[in-house]
Amino acid sequence: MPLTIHHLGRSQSERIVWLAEELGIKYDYVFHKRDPFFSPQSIKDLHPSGTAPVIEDDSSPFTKSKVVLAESGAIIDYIIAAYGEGRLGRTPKDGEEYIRYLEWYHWANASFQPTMFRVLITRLLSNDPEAVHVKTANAKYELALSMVETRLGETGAYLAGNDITAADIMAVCTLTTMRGFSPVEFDTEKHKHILAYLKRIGDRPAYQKAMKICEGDDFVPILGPKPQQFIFPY
Ligand SMILES: N[C@@H](CCC(=O)N[C@@H](CS)C(=O)NCC(=O)O)C(=O)O
Repeated sequence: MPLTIHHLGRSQSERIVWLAEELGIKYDYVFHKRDPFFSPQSIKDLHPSGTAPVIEDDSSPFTKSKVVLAESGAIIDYIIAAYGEGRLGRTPKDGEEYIRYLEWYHWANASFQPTMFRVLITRLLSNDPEAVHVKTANAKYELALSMVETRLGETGAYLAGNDITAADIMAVCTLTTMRGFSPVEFDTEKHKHILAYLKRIGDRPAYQKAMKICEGDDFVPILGPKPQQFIFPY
């Protein structure tokens, strides 16, 4: 198989397996276990970033050289262009939906995920919920969540519009698996559109298959209001 997807356990790289399953493309899959929290040497050997996701492609349609690519957005764009015939992406011909797609796709990884990570770090650094850095991080995260909630209330479906796109594939792990590291509860009233969205995502066969591939049969994706916190090492 020319395309290989490397997944680090319980990480953002689930996006790439999910993308491949939504597109119905063939790929080889390699699982890497965290050591105990960060990447193992096997991920560091693949790419200088030492982060997941990483893909390898021996038969790229774009170059004769072997492709080794890190960074979710770069990988998603590459796979959609190389093997997805543009599906799950949006282009200028999609008009307004293209604009919304651009914003949510990039916001998800450039702003939303780091905002969630900031909550995790500030909680690790301080047990005091009144500490200014904890309160600021929580407020920024609440604001981000309220943006997602409002948007999903507008579309009643997915982030860019009526259909799933790569913007959802980018955003969902911050609302799901990442809550296992930083147990943010969703309010059934305040976050009702997000919870309905997560149910919609969880019902997708490609998502279910991807999560089984990434985390095994026993793993229960975090789709409800109360997340279980992950216990290390796993
Ligand atoms: N912005 C990067 C973030 C990559 C990243 O930090 N991945 C985490 C997994 S959630 C990782 O590899 N952590 C292990 C480590 O940093 O050693 C992307 O989207 O690819």
